[in-house]
Amino acid sequence: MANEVIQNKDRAWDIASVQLLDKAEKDGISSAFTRREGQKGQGGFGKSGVCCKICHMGPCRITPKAPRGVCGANADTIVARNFLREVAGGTAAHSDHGRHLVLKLRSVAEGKGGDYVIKDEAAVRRGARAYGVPEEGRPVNEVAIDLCKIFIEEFSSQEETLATLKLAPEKQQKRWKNLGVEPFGIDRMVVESMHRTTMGVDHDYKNLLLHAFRTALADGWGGSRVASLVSDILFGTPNPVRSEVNLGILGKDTVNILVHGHEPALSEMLAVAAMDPEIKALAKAAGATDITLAGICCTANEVLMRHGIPVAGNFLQQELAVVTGAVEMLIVDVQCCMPSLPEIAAAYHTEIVSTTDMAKTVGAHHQAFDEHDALASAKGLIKRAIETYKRRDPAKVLIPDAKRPLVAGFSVEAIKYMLGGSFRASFRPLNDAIISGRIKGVVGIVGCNNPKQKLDAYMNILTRELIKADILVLKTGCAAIASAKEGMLTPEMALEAAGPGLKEICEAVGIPPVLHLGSCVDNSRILEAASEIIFEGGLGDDLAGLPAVGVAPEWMSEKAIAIGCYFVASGTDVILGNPFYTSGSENVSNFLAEETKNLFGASFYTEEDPLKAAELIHQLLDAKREKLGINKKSERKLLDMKDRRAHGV
Ligand code: SF4
Ligand code: MSK
Repeated sequence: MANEVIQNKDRAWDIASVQLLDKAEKDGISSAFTRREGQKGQGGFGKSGVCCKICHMGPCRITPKAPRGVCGANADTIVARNFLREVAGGTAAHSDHGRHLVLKLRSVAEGKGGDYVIKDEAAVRRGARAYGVPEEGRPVNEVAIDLCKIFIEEFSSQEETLATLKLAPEKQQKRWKNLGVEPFGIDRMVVESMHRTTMGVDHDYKNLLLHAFRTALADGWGGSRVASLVSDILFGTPNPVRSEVNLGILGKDTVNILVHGHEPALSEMLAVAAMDPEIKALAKAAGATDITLAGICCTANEVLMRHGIPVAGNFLQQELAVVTGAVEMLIVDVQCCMPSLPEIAAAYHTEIVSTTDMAKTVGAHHQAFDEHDALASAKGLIKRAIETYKRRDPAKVLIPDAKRPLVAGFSVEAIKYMLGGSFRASFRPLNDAIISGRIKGVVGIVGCNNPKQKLDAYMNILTRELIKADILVLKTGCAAIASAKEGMLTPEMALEAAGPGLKEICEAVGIPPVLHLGSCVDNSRILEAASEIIFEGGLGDDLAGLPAVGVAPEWMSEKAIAIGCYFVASGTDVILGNPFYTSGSENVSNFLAEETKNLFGASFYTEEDPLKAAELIHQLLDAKREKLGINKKSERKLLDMKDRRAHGV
């Protein structure tokens, strides 16, 4: 309806966001939620993926009257090219993040890392064993340097396939080899994607799409996997840790500093600097009681997983955090940081600080982070925030009374330990629970928020449905933060909502039914966990045979497309809560939804209704269980109208 007025309660699931949307309205602030209204009804062609501006004979768009672009490209070629460029963008983002970490590790291992050290020697040695680097009796720095050589080649290798692929089950490796989608170096894959999609090169949609999966594999079994491992080495492998979430974590009388983006290097140092007695004294001298350091998006997830630093919110809450009027400084690094932030901050006292030369924002204060003098840089930023605190206007402050406790920190190592104990850490109890049917399967719920959908609604409804039906849920990124805000990352609340089988297992081994595995690059941990299940035995030798599904309910980023592609290429079905921009080509859509089943044993589904998605997940898991010969008839009630009303859908 053209004049339909959208209520803020229909825009967001959590009360803190609704309150701040109301405040934004009063303060005359536009946000992604309201700007979205201005963009509605536009981009029909963009959505179908049939627009091309790859060369300047165009731009071209395909219509029934004009079925070919100026060069003769048809809808299949244009849609597939656009899709591949998106995958390349997502892969580049994750992998460049991984590259920065590898270079940092190398400088640390060479003794040139300034304030950074190798925090987790066990992770170095674990990594060395996985990649075949001799480690016994060797100094940790020497081993780390050798590992870095391999990691750097993961980016630069020209004709060698990625070493990280060898961490996958053999079946996957063979499948990738047979299909010719084993990636060479990540940089080559991304460059080749750009080359193939430029004017007059690759016009075969199948060939283009296969390269999309190949490029995505370079992300999941390359850049992202390496990023997670190197983060563990430098900053520590996550272990279960308690913390808090949502905008209510901001202090009324504290200097509030938020870190936002994806790269953990600066925020790790800020965590150290915020504890410094000299810095705390300065905050007190400015009239504050303390310093509150918290995070948004995946930088939040990184420091949450390792330090228990609270999470202020997920992607669509970045602007709302500023609208509280209680944030002194919002420090952005790379990815998912909105260019609108400085404009909103101008209405309050908040300072937006960009910290990396490759990611500047007009209106932000740019202070390039000196990695060689990291602690001093971090202290400098906090001192600046303390000065800003003096300018806070109490009349403009609204800190919602909304925060929840949470438990995060579930690396694969931590899960293994919890399942089996330190002497026999293993996935055996989980495999047995899946085989016996106490746990029906495992679902990874990942990805962003998107103002096209009510913030967090899909993620929260689906999560509840799944754990109620004895399905273990693994979460990362902004999806994990959604569950945290709902209270579902505390064992107490989640166990209450879990089905009897899942509850029994979780109580017996001491894990919650919803596990927070980390940031977006940590989706590679989900593949790692799935591989561990295969290696443990009893559930076949093929990731494609596992009763496991991935869901990206509210995704918006190119990175999510790359993640979806590497999940599918690894044999895991993926359900999208909103569709790809590929509907303009039946052939491309069919390839992604159907042909991938023959190639990889998995495919993409789109389901905009979370309850229908839950039904689809049951069907997919049942089919996998049937094939494995472990499906037992269990009574499953289909949702009736009463159930749907209870969910407010
Ligand atoms: Fe048009 Fe072809 Fe150029 Fe694309 S590459 S803009 S379809 S002429
Ligand atoms: S931060 S990519 S909005 S999950 Fe990783 Fe959230 Fe999506 Fe960014």
